[in-house]
Amino acid sequence: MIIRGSGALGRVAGWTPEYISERFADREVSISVADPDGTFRYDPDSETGLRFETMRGATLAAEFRRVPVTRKLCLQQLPIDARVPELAGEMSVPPVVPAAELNEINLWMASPDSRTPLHYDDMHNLFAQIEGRKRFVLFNPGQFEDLYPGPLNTRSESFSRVDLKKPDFQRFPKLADVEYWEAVVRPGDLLFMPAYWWHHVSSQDVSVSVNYWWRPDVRDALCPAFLRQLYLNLNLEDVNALFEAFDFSALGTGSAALLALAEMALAHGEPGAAARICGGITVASLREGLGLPEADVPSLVAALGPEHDPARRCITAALRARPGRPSSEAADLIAQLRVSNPTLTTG
Ligand SMILES: O=C(O)CCC(=O)C(=O)O
Repeated sequence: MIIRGSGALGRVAGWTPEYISERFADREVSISVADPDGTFRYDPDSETGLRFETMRGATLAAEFRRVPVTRKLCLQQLPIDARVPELAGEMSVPPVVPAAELNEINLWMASPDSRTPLHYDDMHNLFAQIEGRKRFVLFNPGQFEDLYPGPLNTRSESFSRVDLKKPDFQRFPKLADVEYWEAVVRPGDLLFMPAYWWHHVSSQDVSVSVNYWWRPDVRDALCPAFLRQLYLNLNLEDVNALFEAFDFSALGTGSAALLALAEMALAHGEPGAAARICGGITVASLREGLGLPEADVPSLVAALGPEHDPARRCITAALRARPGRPSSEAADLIAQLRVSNPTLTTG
């Protein structure tokens, strides 16, 4: 969804490169430098994932406006509250953003003809264009496998292996049939991108943007990328970490919310994730019930008596679960936990 010429940006609408440069004048700013083709690619060999350079704030505007453009630059995803105190006081939140749920507001600045490769984020995003034009190519999250996501548990997990600037249809044949949307945003426009929508973004001019990120309710995020990401946060040792990673407010609290999540994962074809959630609930409630809050999973299992056989079965099933691997037990485990009504303190 795009709101054209929103008029909702207040003083943020005046953040030209020159204005930003002036406000940053006395300090160094970290800028990422694109590959020669203009793409800000993640480099698996670099510690930060991107090639960075520091630049004097006072020279920022001139560096971004330098003609001819010899190097493409990007001030990338700079959290305004935490890292840009010079501008934080001028910020306003457009009324379409649920301000109380905001996670981060970021500042972006990019050279003409530079691009951010195809990827998705796990947050809802209101993208506000302040200066210059940006072109978005957007793909709905259901097309996950056809967009060739990077390997799980790596830094490129949420990036496509496809280079949209030069797509290789021999290597990535499913790409030929994907459906996409295209949008060019101009100063004053607001683009809403729901969480997990894939996007490829190219800057057509010297561009300044601000994006507003907030966590989706999990019921709005059920898609293959979310279910895959769930595995990353499914740590049997600390199932409570899930409450930090996702917004369960609509699902209830404590184990009720996690059981609802397990049911949703099962309904969306991920019995392995459902089994892992059940295992996490069981570990947390056993620790509480047995008074062993510090026990790791093997010591906890070793401390179980025969009366805990169902709990042991649940933890064993959870330890066996892997993304995409079928688990015939998940529905039984959920039913068992519903009956035994385990407690979970955090929620
Ligand atoms: O503007 C860009 O280059 C990338 C923006 C983006 O990926 C985002 O807002 O999530």
